[in-house]
Amino acid sequence: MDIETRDQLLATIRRFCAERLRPIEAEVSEKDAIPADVNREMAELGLYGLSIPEEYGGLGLSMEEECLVCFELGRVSPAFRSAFGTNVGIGSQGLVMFGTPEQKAKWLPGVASGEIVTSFALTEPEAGSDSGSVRTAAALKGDHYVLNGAKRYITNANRAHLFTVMARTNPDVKGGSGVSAFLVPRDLPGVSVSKPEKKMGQQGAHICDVNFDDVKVPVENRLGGEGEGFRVAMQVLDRGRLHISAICCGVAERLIADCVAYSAERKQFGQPIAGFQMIQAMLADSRTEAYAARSMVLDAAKRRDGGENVTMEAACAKLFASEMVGRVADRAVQIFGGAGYTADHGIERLYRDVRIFRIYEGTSEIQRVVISREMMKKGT
Ligand code: COS
Repeated sequence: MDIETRDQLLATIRRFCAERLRPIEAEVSEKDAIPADVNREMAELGLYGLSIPEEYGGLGLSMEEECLVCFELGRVSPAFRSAFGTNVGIGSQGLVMFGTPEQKAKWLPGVASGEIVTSFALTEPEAGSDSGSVRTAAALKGDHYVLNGAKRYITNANRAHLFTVMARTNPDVKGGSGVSAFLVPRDLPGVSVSKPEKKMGQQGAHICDVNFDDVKVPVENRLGGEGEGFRVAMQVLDRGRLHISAICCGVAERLIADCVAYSAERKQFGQPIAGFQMIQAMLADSRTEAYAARSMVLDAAKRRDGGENVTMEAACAKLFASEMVGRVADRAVQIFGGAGYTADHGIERLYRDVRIFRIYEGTSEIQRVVISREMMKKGT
């Protein structure tokens, strides 16, 4: 995408976020639902297809461009991003990276337009951080696999039309190499989705359990070869971690802007609280950390666009950006004081919303595992 078109896209998204999404944040949170017309408008803007190649009707953004878009999207409640986040990221990228031409032609145009909502079904009740130990089984019977098992906390499962499911095809092989990936349409008999969980934050975004009960999945729906599913999942997550890092940076920018405005206006001891050095120090720490995270994310994204393996850099960015936005949100509550603890300014809502960034798409502890393993591999 040329720079002029990219900047127009960013300006359009910035305006849409500020004028259309921000005014309804509190309502979305209260009702735990995004209005259908807003979802339609997000699809019309192309948000469902940001990362889908242009030949399939998406915008075909590079990783760097996607991160720039995420910086804008992060300025509103992360629940909005979650509505199309699986289509842009973990729900679709297995198909984009490893799908056959037939699989791509069948699904991707609908994914790009938002008609098909995708979900990524890796986590299970007994396989969270240890995702290589999934128990959901896929047994080959002639021209189809029979899928049995349960997945947990699956984002957008209640709206999904298509799941990317990681299941064990070889019960004799422990760990990731016995796992394969499958494209499983929601309407196949035996697929059921439970009611959304009640969560700490990000109301309007939903996670549900998904059950597979003797689901017959055609062989042609396998994504990649047998035993390649864990690697598919890991590469999808490498990319997803950069997307989440960029969202963290966007939320931090929103919180910092709100803190700057509030501290310039709020008076105590006869002057705006921005005049006090202890407030200034909090603002300066937030700005410094947000700048560092943004720089990391853009560097890793550019490297990925240049063809480098960024497993380690994506984990570094996810670790730092998700922890950073937690600290920025905590300082925001402190700067707003009592007003930050009430619902009036949306600060307490964002404080709760950002907590999940340190957990999903790999906890901070798992990012540290990934980073240190890569360091040992590289010897540096
Ligand atoms: N890209 C490509 N291949 C990868 C990879 C990556 N990023 N990460 C691992 N692999 C490969 C390894 O090279 C290894 O291949 P070989 O068997 O050929 O050597 C295989 O996958 C198994 O890797 P590893 O031995 O590192 O697997 P572990 O079971 O030790 O697990 C962690 C690795 C913990 C890093 C992984 O399970 C993980 O990321 N867990 C968190 C999952 C997660 O983010 N869940 C969130 C839910 S999705 S919202």
